[in-house]
Amino acid sequence: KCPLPHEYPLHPGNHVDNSLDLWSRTDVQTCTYWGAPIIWDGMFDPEYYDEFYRKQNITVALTVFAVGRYLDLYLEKFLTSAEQHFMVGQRVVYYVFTDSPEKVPKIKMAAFRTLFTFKVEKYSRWQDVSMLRMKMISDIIDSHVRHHAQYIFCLDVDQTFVGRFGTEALGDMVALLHSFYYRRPKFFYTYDQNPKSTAYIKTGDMYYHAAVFGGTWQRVKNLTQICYDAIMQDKMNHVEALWHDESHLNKYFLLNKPTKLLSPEYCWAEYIGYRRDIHVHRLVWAEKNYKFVRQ
Ligand code: 2GW
Ligand code: MN
Repeated sequence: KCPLPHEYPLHPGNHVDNSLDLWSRTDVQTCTYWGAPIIWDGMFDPEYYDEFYRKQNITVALTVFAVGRYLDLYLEKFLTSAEQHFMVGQRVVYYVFTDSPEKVPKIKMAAFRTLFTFKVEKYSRWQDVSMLRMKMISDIIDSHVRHHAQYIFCLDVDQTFVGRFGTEALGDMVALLHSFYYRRPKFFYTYDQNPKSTAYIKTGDMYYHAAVFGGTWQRVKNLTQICYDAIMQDKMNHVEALWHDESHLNKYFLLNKPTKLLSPEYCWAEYIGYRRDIHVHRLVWAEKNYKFVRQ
């Protein structure tokens, strides 16, 4: 039971004019079966969203991990591009987690945007670096985020903002459609296949990408805590989910439906090439030499 376009709380059709057709997309899925909107270019009025959230005087937290080589390779580009495109005009607090805080680049930031650095260990297994993000995010929400921000986004560092990533992406519980799988049959989804893992999924809804998730701090606190508990339970049983934290995230979103989905515009892999339904790129995967970074 999907809402009609004009029933979305912030649908531009509600205030701009009555020509709802202007604000819908007929070539893509814009709503899930549980009623969550899927945000595509052309469905929203950016100015209306920005003004709505400016009036609420919100702060958005953004967490990013840059451990080992990922700091030198990606952090500067990630941060400078975020300054240009991520929640421009809103209050933003960056949380950078790294093993070498002294190397975090000094970025010139706009007013009402601040950055905090936190030191983390460099785990020898990259899978652990990736999975332990859930624990660190959960902890930082308790100790810091909840006192300063209403919303939080948690992103991979190996990506660059190239277009608006704005307030239209805010929601209670926000998930991202993985650019590889959004048009594919469920058969291809790379869920965890091992019934011994807590991340095991037989059939899911969508395949979500762990490079971007967010929501209110309350919802993201719950998500990260439950995913971390599941990861630890797997460790005790000597199993590891196929795609690590991403498998656990997919399990969580199957059981706890996200309230808003972001189209793959919000994290596009450019080497997929041209797709008629992708009108803009907002965040794109950075190039990665797996052999080099994963040693
Ligand atoms: C990761 C893999 C191999 C070697 C190193 C690392 C690594 C990751 C690292 O040395 N330092 C570091 O800070 N990271 C952080 O973990 C960084 O923020 C990075 O973006 C994130 C996830 O690792 P990444 O980006 O190499 O993994 P992807 O792009 O293949 O991502 C998907 O799958 C992952 C699980 O395997 C995660 O779920 C990730 O969120 C997904 O996008
Ligand atoms: Mn990544």
